[in-house]
Amino acid sequence: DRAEIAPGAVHVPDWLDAGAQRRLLDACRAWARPPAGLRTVRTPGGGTMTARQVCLGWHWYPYAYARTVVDGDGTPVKPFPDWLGELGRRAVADALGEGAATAPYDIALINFYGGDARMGMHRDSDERSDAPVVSLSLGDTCVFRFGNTATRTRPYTDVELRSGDLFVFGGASRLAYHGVPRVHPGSAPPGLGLTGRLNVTLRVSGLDA
Ligand code: MD3
Ligand code: FE
Repeated sequence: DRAEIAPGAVHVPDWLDAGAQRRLLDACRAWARPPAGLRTVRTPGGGTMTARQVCLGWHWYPYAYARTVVDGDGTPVKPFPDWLGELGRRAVADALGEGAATAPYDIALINFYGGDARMGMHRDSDERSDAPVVSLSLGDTCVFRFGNTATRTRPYTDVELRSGDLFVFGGASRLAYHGVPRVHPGSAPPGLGLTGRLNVTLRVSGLDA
């Protein structure tokens, strides 16, 4: 099934089967290793993000993209693999229809949420493309808060995202405020072997290779 939460924001529960979740998790574990591995993101205002992150293709740091881990070990960002681009293309086709083709995906941002991690309400506006953002969830269930384009406050809709769920944010939803107010510890599928939550977003940078 497929649920449109807001114009252009489509939730497809259980899009990745158990085998596909396992393969994506194994890949995330490899990407998390140094060099250019999992890091803590610090914001210019002196804040620290509680979700830790690793990037592929382009390195995101508040608030721009680079080819090296400018706010970490300084090494080149890991490559964005072709199979992940194909996964993004299929995700958009399944959520929005075959007519919704986009430029090739070239960025993955992978966020790891441990016990108390959250993500405050924000907009993703550092990409120079209006292509939909593809989100894939693994591990613990979270409360995902989908807001509006004008303010970081109400009105918003809370949706539970579970391991294997796909969410695509295109059209009018691409610049909406959103966040993760909580993760439910211990809610991951028992067979997956993940403590915490992983979220993989696929994006089109609109930047020159
Ligand atoms: C709506 N990630 O990486 S996924 C992010 O679960 C981010 O880690 C959250 O917000 C997470 O920027 C939420 C859902 C999501 C991702 C990207 C979006 C929703 C979005 C971009 C535009 C609009
Ligand atoms: Fe976001």
